[in-house]
Amino acid sequence: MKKHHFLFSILASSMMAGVAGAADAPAPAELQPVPALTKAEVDQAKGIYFNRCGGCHGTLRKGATGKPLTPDKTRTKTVEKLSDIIFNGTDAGMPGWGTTGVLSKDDATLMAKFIQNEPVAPPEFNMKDMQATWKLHVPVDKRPTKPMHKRNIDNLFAVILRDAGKVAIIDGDTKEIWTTINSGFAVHTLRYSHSGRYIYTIGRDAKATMIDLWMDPPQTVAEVKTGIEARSIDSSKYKGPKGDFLDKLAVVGNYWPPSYAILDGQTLEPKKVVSTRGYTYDTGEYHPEPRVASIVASVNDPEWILNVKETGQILLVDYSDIKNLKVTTIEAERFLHDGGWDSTKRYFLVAANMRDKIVVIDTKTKKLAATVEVGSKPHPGRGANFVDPKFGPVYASTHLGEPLVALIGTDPDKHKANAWKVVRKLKPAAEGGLFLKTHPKSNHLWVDHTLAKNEELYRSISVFDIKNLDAPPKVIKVGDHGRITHMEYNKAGDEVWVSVWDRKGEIVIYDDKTMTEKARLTDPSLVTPTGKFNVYNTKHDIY
Ligand code: DHE
Repeated sequence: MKKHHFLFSILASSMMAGVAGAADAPAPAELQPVPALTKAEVDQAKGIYFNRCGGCHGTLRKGATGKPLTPDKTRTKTVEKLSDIIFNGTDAGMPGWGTTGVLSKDDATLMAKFIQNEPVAPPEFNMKDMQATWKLHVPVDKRPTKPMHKRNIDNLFAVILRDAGKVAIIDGDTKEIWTTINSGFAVHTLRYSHSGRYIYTIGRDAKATMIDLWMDPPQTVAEVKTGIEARSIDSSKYKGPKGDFLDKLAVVGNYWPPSYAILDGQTLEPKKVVSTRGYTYDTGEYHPEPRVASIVASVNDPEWILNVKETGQILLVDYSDIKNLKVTTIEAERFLHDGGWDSTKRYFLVAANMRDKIVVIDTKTKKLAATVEVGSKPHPGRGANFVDPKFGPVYASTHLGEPLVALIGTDPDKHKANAWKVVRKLKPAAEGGLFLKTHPKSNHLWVDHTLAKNEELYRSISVFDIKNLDAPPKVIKVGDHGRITHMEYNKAGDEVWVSVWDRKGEIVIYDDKTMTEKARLTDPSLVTPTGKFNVYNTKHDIY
């Protein structure tokens, strides 16, 4: 089998969309027979599905960001037809997994047969299983009592090295790669404890790790597996009349089993696991796999905001008393994915990507504030907040399905008429946008087009002048290999770090003001760099 490429997991949606789209056509009189697979073939197909397809289609293949792939749909096509679609893609936007070098012809045929078989649910993962994986490498009393180095912790960057399953710690002042540390498989994202001392990472395999930035060099002090598949993690960030929870707890959002796990913030010891299985918010249908997508932590209440994708509910989980857990369940929209705070940290905005909407909740009233129609497949990452000279404070989201950055008014007090409306549409150079970023000290908005069809464009970024939003963006070619993804500012807000995403990864650092290249990090350890997280900006939700 050909070695699997690092990219395109997100494209799995459109990959299989073609398959299910074909299945929407009138069904032939008889379903195709179920192809036989050996155990070795099933194991191989499961691996490909887990790594590339499950994120969009769901473990049970009921569909979410991608269409359903249950045998009643897939068996309306022959194996040849399905594997042809998987290998070559379709005009409907599905990439050719063979033509992009991810899958071989044999892999495509195997996956075609696999999706004609009934999906098999992976095992459950209970508290006992979590406890068995929990490792406290360095107990709290054996850790340093002050930083053991002179580095400026606030301006460190933790960089995800996706296919290496590692995190690099880069000194933002000196640009030196200080160390790289093992994390979970295909580590997806990371967050910091409120103090900024600890990094919490989460792998696709639901392995959470905790790294102590006071050590020299930083080391993993604890790890635990909270399930079989996961994408999100955050810490507790509240201190006030309801208690001091700074650095006390962490939470992981699991994809499988669909649940969230509350962990001790100093040791990652699992404290509690809560299932998210239940009924869809709109039709009240039971869903066996409502996965936890993005998570943010409030500073105004001892609360995490968890987004349950398939049932379309947003959970406000009050962690002040986890023995008597209080959860506010807000009816929002199906297929909740990624999102972030507005600049005041009162409102949380999240994309319901397959509904072309962004949902806004008010964490003060604990209610849905609005549902905003945006464009085709919004994908804000954590979004970007700035002041539009004409419309006031806005939250921006890019889009996967079209070249669009939608600006949503976020100030119901002083700009009431604009609140929760798309006040302006910007046109980046291409579709396929995954992330965008600005900084309170910057006049620029940087937008990637990682999944654009055109090679020149997926290797470029669009930069808008936020003082002159009527002008077209400056388009900057970042590299001549890989795809360009994810931007992050340094603490001062005068540099932007961009990833060149492939096995020979690079990080390109731009002077924000002049938009000119300042440094290019090309170390061989930079394997598939994706997200980059500056300590100060991430712990304070500056984006
Ligand atoms: Fe992500 C954020 C899920 C594909 C890189 N990704 C997120 C979040 C979720 C998610 C739920 C929000 C976390 C949060 O804020 O709490 N991502 C998924 C998927 O289900 C999907 C579509 C398919 C999959 O199988 O994983 C997917 N994501 C991708 C990719 O293909 C990317 C580009 C590379 C990879 O790791 O596979 C990718 N996702 C990222 C990054 C973030 C992220 C870098 C954090 C961005 C940030 O600035 O916060």
